[in-house]
Amino acid sequence: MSKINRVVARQVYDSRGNPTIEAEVFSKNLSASAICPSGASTGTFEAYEKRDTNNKKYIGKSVLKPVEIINNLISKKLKNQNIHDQEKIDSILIKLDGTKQKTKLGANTILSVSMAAKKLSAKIKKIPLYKNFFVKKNFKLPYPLMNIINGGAHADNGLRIQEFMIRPDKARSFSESVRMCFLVINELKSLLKKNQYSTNVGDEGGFAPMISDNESALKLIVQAIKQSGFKNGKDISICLDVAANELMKKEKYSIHSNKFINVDQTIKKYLKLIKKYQIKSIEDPFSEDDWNAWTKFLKATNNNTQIIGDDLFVTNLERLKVGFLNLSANSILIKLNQIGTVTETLEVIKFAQLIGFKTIISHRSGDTEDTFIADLAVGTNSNQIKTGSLARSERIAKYNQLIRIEEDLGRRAKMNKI
Ligand code: 2PG
Ligand code: MG
Repeated sequence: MSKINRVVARQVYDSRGNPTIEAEVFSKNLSASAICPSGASTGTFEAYEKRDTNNKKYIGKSVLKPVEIINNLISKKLKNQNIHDQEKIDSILIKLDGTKQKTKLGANTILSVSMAAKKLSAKIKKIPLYKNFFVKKNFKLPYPLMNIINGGAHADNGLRIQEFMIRPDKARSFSESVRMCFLVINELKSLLKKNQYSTNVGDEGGFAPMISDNESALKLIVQAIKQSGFKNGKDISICLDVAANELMKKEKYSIHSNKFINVDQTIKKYLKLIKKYQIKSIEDPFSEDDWNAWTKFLKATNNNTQIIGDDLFVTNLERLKVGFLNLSANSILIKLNQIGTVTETLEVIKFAQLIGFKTIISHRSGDTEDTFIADLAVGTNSNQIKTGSLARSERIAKYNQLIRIEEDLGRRAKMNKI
């Protein structure tokens, strides 16, 4: 048995330049570290992100208190625990916190330790991280949901929908899937330039041109797909994250224009968009509390579109069960820091797969060089991964890690079902 000696934490920075936690777990002379990401369009029901709100030196954004909690309290509590018993490690952390949304210690505090422990366990076993989850053979690579235009809370361009993505459905390998996206991104860049739009990028690496209506963005994407030699809706499909929490007021939504309209009218407009632009996947089409709207929408799409719950489910088993019973969605976005431990994340993934939901592993808009989620996607047989564009190293790091995993699997490497 390899025992944990100590845990050390430090304050580092994420891709938006905000402080975040890096935890390093030690066993004998080996160690592994992990860094916690941070969201911008967060769901109300996510686990709590702890920051030193009163520390003026860092305008309230530092994480020095969480670092101290790890260095003192957590390090002591985890001393001598078996590094390979992730469930026990996580249960100690959960108990130590004792609150429903991890408000005492912070989900960021707990998660950085939980992920570092998982990594160290793999390192000691001398296996790659992706082989240290519940899938033990027939590993599959996820399809990328690659972000190509940023809007909403991730850019300053006034675009209502937060993420316009492409999914290379016809790719036969992961490297091929990245190549297909690479071609479309390059075409889109030329098109934006030709139309005198900026080619600067947003938080997740997608372009953030000053386009304010959704359909103009969609038209440019369709054209870029075509000009790259692909068929929209066949070779490559368009996928959206609406992040509708940000676009609701008094049960009305301003998704399709800045006018607020009711749920039925919003659904009608969605159906038109789906048909016109061959949209295959929509994340958070309605807000996190509007269960009825979700159910109506899933029914209206005849369950033919991938409907993903992100802020709706917040990687939380209880909320996923409610969504399953209400027929609210058919897929779930998985973000480790929405729930706060590796063990709880794996539980949600397993349950989602059991009830036939697609699992899509996701980055956060504030992310880091940590590539844990790339391994998690393969090690849990997740269908897709959403981790930004081919720009900004914190996004590309995940794609590069998946390319390495594919190489490691060699001829056994297969793409997952979409
Ligand atoms: C989302 C995520 C990631 P954020 O809404 O799906 O793309 O954004 O991390 O800001 O919540
Ligand atoms: Mg989302």
